[in-house]
Amino acid sequence: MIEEKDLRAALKLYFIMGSPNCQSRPQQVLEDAINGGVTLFQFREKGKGALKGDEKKALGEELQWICKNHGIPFIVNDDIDLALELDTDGVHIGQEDEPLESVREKIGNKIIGVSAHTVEEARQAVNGGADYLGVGPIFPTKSKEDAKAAQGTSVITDMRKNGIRLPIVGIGGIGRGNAKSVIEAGADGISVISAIAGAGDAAIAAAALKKELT
Ligand code: 3NM
Repeated sequence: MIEEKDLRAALKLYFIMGSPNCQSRPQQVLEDAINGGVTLFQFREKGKGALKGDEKKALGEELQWICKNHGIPFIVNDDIDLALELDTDGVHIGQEDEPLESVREKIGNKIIGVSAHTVEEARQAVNGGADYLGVGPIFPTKSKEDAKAAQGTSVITDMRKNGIRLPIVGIGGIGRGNAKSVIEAGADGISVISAIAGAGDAAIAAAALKKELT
């Protein structure tokens, strides 16, 4: 189990990717991103060309190993069975995935992150025992096919004003130039796919984002 203050710190620069997001080997992209300053990683093997079954598991294992070597948490998107098989640090679930309560039952005290788009969804996640919220899309994104309309940073401000104290990461279209505004709105961190996985050099991209957040 991770302490809330350690989780808040780990959420600062939260990198998400799977093989469809990478132009070079995901293992190398992750190594570079961590060397650039990423503080937590989510394995999200989704979209066109995504690996399945044993191939997905094998890549997950390799990426988990890289995270372990560098001492950063490894979280898997949606796939509770894989999270249990690999004994990951946690899972991230969306509103359409398995209900939070049943995920908690299966996964024990591992980290559970929940995507929340409104104050009401945030409240439900808090009541259901989520450890952190992923809130978005803050800005327009090309990385999620079924993403909702961009909400701007005010969705985070609103949640804070309405008493949501759980750690929050903003997501969706975040990159250089707008990262700081997400923190200023009340988030503990930013989560990004393309700003790092889609950059020519993941280490340089991560370091630049980190600098902007400090
Ligand atoms: N979830 P990028 S937006 C995975 O709004 C994901 O819940 C979102 O990718 C949500 O940093 C998103 O490239 C994609 O915009 C984020």
